[in-house]
Amino acid sequence: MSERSEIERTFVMLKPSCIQRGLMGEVISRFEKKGLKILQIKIMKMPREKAEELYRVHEGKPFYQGLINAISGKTVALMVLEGRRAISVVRKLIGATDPAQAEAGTIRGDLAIDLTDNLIHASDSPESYEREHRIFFTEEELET
Ligand code: FUP
Repeated sequence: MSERSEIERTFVMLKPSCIQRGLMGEVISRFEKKGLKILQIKIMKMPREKAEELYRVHEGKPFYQGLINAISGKTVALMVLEGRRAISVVRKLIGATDPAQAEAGTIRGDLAIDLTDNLIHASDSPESYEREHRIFFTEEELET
């Protein structure tokens, strides 16, 4: 497979605690140093209905309401990153879902400790990317 055909996009959300703790620059800097390109970035107050849409797959789970409450009405940063195998590369840089288990050297491993408030979200598959980025970005905004 040619490297060019391996270029992917992924959707990332920096959660409210990331903004509140002043870690936005640190996290973005890790992505940039790795060689990922920031195609778009938006900072906004997360509407509850968009939070519910983003985490729809978790509806009904015991942690769902806590997850929605943790981000609704609060400032988040939303971005689309591009690069070679970006989806798996970003998941690797972020580390395990539970920051207590995330490897040192990863974003969650170094900078987070709570499970629900685990600093950051990123798409886990091409299908998730397709669904998630459309909640927040228009195709026009992502034209290069
Ligand atoms: P991830 O893709 O790594 O963000 O992880 P998941 O999609 O499995 O989980 C989505 C969010 O639910 C994470 F931000 C963490 C939160 N969560 C809990 O709060 N409790 C759990 O038991 C599992 C996940």
